[in-house]
Amino acid sequence: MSAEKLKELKEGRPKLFDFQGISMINYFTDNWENVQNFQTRPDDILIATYPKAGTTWVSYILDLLYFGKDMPERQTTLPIYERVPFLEFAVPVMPTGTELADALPTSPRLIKTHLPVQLVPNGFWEKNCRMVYVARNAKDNAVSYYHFDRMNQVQPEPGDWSTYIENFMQGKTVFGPWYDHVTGWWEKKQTHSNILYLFYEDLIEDTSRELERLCSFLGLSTSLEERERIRGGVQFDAMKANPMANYSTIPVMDFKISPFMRKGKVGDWKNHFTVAQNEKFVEHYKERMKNSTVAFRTQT
Ligand code: PPS
Repeated sequence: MSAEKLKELKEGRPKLFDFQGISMINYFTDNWENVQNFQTRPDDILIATYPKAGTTWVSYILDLLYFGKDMPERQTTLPIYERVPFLEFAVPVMPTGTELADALPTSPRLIKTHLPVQLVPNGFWEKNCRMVYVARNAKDNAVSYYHFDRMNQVQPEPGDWSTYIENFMQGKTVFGPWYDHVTGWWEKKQTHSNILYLFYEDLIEDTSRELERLCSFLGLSTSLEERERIRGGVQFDAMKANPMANYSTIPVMDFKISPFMRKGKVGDWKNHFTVAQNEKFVEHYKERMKNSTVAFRTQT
């Protein structure tokens, strides 16, 4: 990317606008026609999340499960965002998500999206593609997203934490309300056996168990030894130190403000929420989530 273009991007933070009922920015809607008409294949695997729920973690796990043994050069040469293209991504001067996905030489193709379930392109449903959804408890998700918006020049300016948490509760964050995202995918999963719904907190608690669940869902007979090798490679410290997994090669993120691999913990919200913010959040949460059976572990 040219220095001039980078400067332009850094100076002009994008603004939120309503897109089909969801708060969005132009970087995820500018390529919409190609996103909606994306030519899927039956073996495509879609990794779907609300931003900051563990997308990179699960993307890396799936990439290692499928290609870790047979394509070792991939591990040292290709950053995760090229191995697992971000479908709706359309930031000037970089290739769009659909271009990267169309050019993927692998089979299956692993594709990332943050779209709420109702905006997922038809092709993925028509071809009955498998989808792995990852959800993270709202409080930690909000904290992680706040720090991401601070450091990522192609995200809207988050303001201070107290402003941000209000906006999060109102769904005024990119990809809309966390509440509708996690419950929308949860409802869809009830009638679609090709959706696996994972929780970030479960991955933290027992990565080996979740790896087994993934293998069983994907029909992979990966040996215990290989799974253990993968588990080691995808631990937080290993991914944080790995330039192919830690986003250090992306120019629009300022790691001096906050690194992409920030803390990787459950319960960091306690270092951010005041008592009053927590009380208000919990009340609002109960109301917003009262019609859903999805249950999160937040460390209260
Ligand atoms: S994005 O931008 O939406 O793709 O971000 P995403 O990858 O979904 O989320 C980033 C957060 O996930 C944490 N992370 C991990 N936690 C534990 N173990 C591993 N291996 C791991 N990899 C990524 C990452 O640190 C971000 O969370 P926070 O809380 O900000 O640290």
